[in-house]
Amino acid sequence: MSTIEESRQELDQGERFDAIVIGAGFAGLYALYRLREAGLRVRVYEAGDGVGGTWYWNRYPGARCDAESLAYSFSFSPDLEQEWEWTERYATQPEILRYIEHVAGRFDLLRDIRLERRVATAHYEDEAQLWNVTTEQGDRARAPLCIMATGCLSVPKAPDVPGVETFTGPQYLTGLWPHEGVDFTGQRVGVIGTGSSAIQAIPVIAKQAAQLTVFQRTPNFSVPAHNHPLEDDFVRQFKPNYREHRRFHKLGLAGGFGDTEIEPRERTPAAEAVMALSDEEFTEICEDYWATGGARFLAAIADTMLKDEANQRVADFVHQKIQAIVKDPATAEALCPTSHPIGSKRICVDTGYFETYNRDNVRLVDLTRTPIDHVTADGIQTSAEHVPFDILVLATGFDAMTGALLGIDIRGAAGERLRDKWAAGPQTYLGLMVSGFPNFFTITGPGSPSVLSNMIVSIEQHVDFIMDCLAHMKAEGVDQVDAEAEAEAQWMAHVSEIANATLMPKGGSWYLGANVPGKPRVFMPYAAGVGVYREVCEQIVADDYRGFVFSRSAEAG
Ligand code: N01
Repeated sequence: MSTIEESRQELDQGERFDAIVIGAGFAGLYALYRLREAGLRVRVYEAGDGVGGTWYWNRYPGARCDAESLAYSFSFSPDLEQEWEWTERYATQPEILRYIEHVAGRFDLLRDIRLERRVATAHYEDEAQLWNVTTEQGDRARAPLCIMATGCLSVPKAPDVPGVETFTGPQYLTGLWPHEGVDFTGQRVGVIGTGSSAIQAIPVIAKQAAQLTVFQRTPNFSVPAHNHPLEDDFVRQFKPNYREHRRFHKLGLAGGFGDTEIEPRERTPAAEAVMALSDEEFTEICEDYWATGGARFLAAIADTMLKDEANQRVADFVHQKIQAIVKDPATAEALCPTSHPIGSKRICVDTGYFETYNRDNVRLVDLTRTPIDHVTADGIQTSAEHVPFDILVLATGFDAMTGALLGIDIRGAAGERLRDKWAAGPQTYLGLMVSGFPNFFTITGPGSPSVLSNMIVSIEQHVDFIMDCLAHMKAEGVDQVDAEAEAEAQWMAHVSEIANATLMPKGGSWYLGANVPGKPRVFMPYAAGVGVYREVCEQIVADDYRGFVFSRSAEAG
């Protein structure tokens, strides 16, 4: 065959890279940075027309991170963390997106990213031992290494409300919010859902809209954010200690999603077992955490997620807070979550959420009493009434953790489909690899701490693990890595055992896939914490990459 013919065939098969990364959010950007630093030629595909992933799509009013800005940021560059100035305790979506864009520019990442490319297939070619990736837009690329940086909450759940397609006014999904924003001035608005997204959006929409009706199926626990502008003095004193803070975040020693007090400290205070506390002590600790604000409230009492009694006591405390804030007793009662343990659905962090129900233009419809019958052309028909409105907001959640992976036709060795392999729920080794899918890594995949952690801490740990693994392979003269099926099965059994030792699986949450009809019920995140998980990973590496199997491709010789 002529050389021209050979190169044409090669072009048809796709341009050759050393690694293909799918997704350009925090995970994809850091993976690209590290892979390029290691001298690899990388192609990144991203569906959006900009970088940012979750923070590119979730532009709904009030969107901000519930991990504190000083902790929810990259740690890999000490210069970056010293240079960047966060303006608020909890950063807004636009500020986080600006940060991500700044990182992409500062480290010259954009030149390897192809935007507006939605990956359709990723197939492993047994003979060539390469991943062959195609996009819906017609791109083709091949590489020995394929890294999924597709995010845990990146695929909005299809709205499963009867008649939603018959609504004639504008309707918006919080997870796919229009870039130009939505003006609610003078409008009657209906919001379905009361998860984190809705709890952030509702207070902001209420201030603009003429009338807001919230349709609530399950009330949620929410803790005040007590957000505020970051003071210069505080930041100036915090920044010299940044390295120590990061070390604690990585070890999981700091409470919540990362402590950001001026001086880092090894443990959050209190955190005592509930049985050891008198009523006064219990209340004092909870009040202290409530006044501090944020998701770390769940760390106030050590056995909150372990014992029903402790959990109930903490839940009662929050109920009292809701009842004290919301003036109408019937609305307050409807807003008190009683059907799941606190923390078993992701705790929400809000700014004036419960207070919003004291406004004259806001009304709560409790769907447990009067369920939605169907959406009409101009509102919602419940079992009791027709509620008219002009704009419908669907804050109905995500096909979490597996949605983005299974949305792509992924096939491993011998053409095995990921969708078939995961038909009864995700199977991974450490949330990092899938047995039978060589040289294929998932960043913060199911089976890793992922959504139960500060995502950036977990992303950096996974990417660093992959890079160490690649360096190990180079040193050993091998170029293929896979997970052993037995190691994978044992890991998933362990993930489930850890979850079952807590109250987490009792929530019927998206952690379990319970929010998506027909999705297998498997508790997906690893609930032992980032510190324990990191130690497990380090021990596995020390045991010569126990559970991983390495080989040499024909190309490597
Ligand atoms: O989604 P959710 P989300 N009829 O699944 C309701 C992260 N996040 O986008 O509980 C009526 O929590 C559903 O009701 P129910 C964070 O990890 C982070 O709010 O199924 N209602 C529920 O109330 C979070 O946990 C941040 O009974 C229906 C709501 O819709 C995750 O994203 C901000 C319904 C969905 O809540 C997901 O949060 C935002 C139906 N047919 C999000 N279908 C921060 O960092 C669904 N619902 C701050």
